[in-house]
Amino acid sequence: MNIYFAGSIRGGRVDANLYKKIINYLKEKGHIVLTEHVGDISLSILKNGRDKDKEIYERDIEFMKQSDILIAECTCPSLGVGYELAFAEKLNIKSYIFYNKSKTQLSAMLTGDSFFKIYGYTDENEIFKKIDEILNE
Ligand code: 6IA
Repeated sequence: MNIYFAGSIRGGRVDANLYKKIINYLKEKGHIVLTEHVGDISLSILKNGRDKDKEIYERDIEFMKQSDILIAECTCPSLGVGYELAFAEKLNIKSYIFYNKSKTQLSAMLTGDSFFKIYGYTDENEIFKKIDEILNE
């Protein structure tokens, strides 16, 4: 499958290592993660200007259109990830949301939307078990 992985960038990089682990896991299972850069721990979050941002936006929308499913890690709130989730719903791309329920409360705009499959976890290992189930669906 082509997978769109969404995780916070300008919203904060506190969970970047976890994003990397999830992306690597999906790749090990033989899938293509189109948004591998989200797990790049050296990714600069410095402002690049609107031209560069337009490029990023257009490329990510193209990636989204090519994706079979979207997986988002939402513990660290991100406007971009929220936007991507709404866009995935518009394109009817199956979307799975993970968040650490001992660290954050998810927005009611996600928990209240039955389109999204939402998994609150307390231990990171739970994510990988759930991903196995998703990939076997
Ligand atoms: O609002 P955020 O930046 O936290 O949004 C994060 C989400 O938007 C991610 O899931 C990405 O798919 C997408 N996104 C945001 N920034 C980028 C980016 N470069 N490259 C690719 N996708 C992005 C950002 C670098 C920039 C901060 C200099």
